[in-house]
Amino acid sequence: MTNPDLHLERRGDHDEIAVIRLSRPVKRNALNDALILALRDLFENLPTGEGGVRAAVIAGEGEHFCAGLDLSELKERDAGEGLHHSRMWHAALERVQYGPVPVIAALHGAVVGGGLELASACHIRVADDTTFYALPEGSRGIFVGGGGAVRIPRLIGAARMTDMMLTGRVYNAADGEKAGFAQYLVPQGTAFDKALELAARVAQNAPLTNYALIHALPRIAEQPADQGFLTEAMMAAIAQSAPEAKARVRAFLDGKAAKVKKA
Ligand code: 1HE
Repeated sequence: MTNPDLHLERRGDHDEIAVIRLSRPVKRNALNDALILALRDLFENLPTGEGGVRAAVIAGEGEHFCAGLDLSELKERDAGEGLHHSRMWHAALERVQYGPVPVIAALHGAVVGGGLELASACHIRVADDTTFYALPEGSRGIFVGGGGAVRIPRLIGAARMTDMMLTGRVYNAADGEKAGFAQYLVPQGTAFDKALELAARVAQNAPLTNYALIHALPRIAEQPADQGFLTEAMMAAIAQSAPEAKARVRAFLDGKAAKVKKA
């Protein structure tokens, strides 16, 4: 489903990076139903494989990353419709989290409500210092419905999320990074460039390693330890059996691959 509020562009030396932009700045990139469905379709249809996309960046146009659910659509829904609406968000953000490639969110301005739920479904978050995080659902008499109850506590802990929703607490960029929302904090206006730089780096990894990181790691984290160890071993065996892994290890042993450098 194409949507004028969602733009896809290919970047990188081999067009290997998908840049996805929420492009509804007059409404602060609020996510209406059409936009959330378009996001789902876009991730479902990203071209992968030879010459395809190997990493993605998602960003918002205008002053803010995303103002969350389009509240003008929060009309008279009965319980069943509300359930299906939330499940629609789940399906869309599952495609982001468990799609074909790692997704890096470039954050600035408001990352609130469903916007924070979207950011939480990404694999790396880069925030510039204008970023702020909030869950206004608490004060609007509603609840998170886009997977935030599952994903946000995994980033910042249930206690912080509870506080945000009970008290309306807003985290600024620096405190948000310390709390665990973002992995990178960068100066104003540079989140997109940093995200693109990281995506280019991520795109160079062996696809099976990236697959293991986005599909196996979060599942392993949910498993009891003995099952997690087994899943890890199976994923490790599959990844290392790929010709690309063998070639990369051989290149290192032959002195042809980069060493790890001190940070
Ligand atoms: C919107 C929305 C929206 C802005 N739905 N229209 N999210 C919220 O509760 C956040 C609500 N938004 C805000 O608090 C602020 O708009 C912002 C802090 C994000 C940005 O402030 P600002 O001063 O830059 O913009 P603005 O003047 O408030 O908004 C510009 C326009 O966007 C304005 O419309 P206009 O016709 O008067 O110009 C706003 O009404 C509109 N707008 N945000 C609809 N969210 C799966 S469940 C998820 C549940 C949730 O996400 S609930 C949290 C919703």
